[in-house]
Amino acid sequence: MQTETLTFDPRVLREDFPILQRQVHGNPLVYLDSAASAQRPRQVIDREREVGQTLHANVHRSAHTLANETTAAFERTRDRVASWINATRREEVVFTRGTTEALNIVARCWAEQNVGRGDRIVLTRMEHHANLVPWIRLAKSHGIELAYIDYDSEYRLDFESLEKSLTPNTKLVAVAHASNVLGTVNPIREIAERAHAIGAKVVVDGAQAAPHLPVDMQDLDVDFYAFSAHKMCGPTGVGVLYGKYDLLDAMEPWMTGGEMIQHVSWFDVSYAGLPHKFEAGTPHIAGVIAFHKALDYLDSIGMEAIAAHERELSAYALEKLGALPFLTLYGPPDADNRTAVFSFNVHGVYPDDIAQMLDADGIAVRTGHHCAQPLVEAFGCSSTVRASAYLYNTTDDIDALADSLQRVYSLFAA
Ligand code: C6P
Repeated sequence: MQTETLTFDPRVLREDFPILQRQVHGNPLVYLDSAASAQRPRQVIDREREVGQTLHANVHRSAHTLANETTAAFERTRDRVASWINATRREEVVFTRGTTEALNIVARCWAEQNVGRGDRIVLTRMEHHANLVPWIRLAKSHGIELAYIDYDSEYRLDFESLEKSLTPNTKLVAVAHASNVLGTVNPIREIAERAHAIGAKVVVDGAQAAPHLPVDMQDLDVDFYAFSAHKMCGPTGVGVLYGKYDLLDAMEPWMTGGEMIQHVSWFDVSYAGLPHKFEAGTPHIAGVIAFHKALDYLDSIGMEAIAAHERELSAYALEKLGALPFLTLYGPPDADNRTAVFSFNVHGVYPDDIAQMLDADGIAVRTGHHCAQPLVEAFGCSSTVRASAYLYNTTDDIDALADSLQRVYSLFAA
């Protein structure tokens, strides 16, 4: 691994990822499914094992040495996350099971109390179900109006549509920082400025952005931001809800039970302060502690360098895949403000058949509606193939994908 350079060699870095050395069906693994879950470097895998072997105890409870050391390591991850996203205070970082849980906390604990009948919630047409279903459910149960910001012919947010959607009754704008289907990166700071100008709050689904771009809460000035560790070289079952301190502080808790209380009597309860009010029960301790290593790993390469690498890879992939005449690509046609996610269909071939044949060549991609069903149905289909790259992918992987697609198509055309 190289440190603190603006560029890095993904071929060297791949050696940190044991799984990338394995074969699938006799072929070297070409992993192009990082938008679903990214692979983990040895440093993260080892740390999780080390926690199990030397540190395991519950957190914030007992006072013996193991418990104290585990709690300290757990809380060090909170400090690491807070500085990584440039939060104002460490208490603004709540550990969750993932982005889905984090967004549901905002819907249940902030929006249910602050958005009501006749109010409007503004979404985009490129939301993942995690930032769609909670709002649809809330809208149906509370008489709230939903409005959608359209995308333009290049799959980027249409600012005219955004301006039109922001009516005086808008209380919340819920938007993905990056689309898991299109790769589009949305201009969050500008959206937050416009939303705040009419007094609306902003919640951002950062699941597909935090792994790929520098994210800075004070710069973006959003009210809530959610992301998952497993998409950024960390363990599964760990996520983060960032919220501005005063908003989180005023919110009702999410789950109730152990560790989120200040005092309980037979008939009453007072809640703990932030962030523990939102962390009932025993968390994924080893996962949170190992997440620290994932952030160290990403930082050692540099988020700017990762973004630059993915930009280069995107430019290469867009040219290479764009040259295949039997392919329809869904997503921005250029590499700027875009992540390395490529959704497409091959004319006349079912996505699942394509994925199966790519898998036979050792190439891992995802098919389906990608938990963004209305968006994929708007393309006029029910499913696409999606290849998604990350810091360890190279142009060789894109070449392997393009070659394999060419073979698949020739076979079906014949
Ligand atoms: N998208 C994909 O293959 P969780 O499962 O809670 O860690 O993340 C949910 C989520 C929320 N928002 C976006 C934009 C996402 O992409 C995801 C997860 C995976 O696209 C699995 S469906």
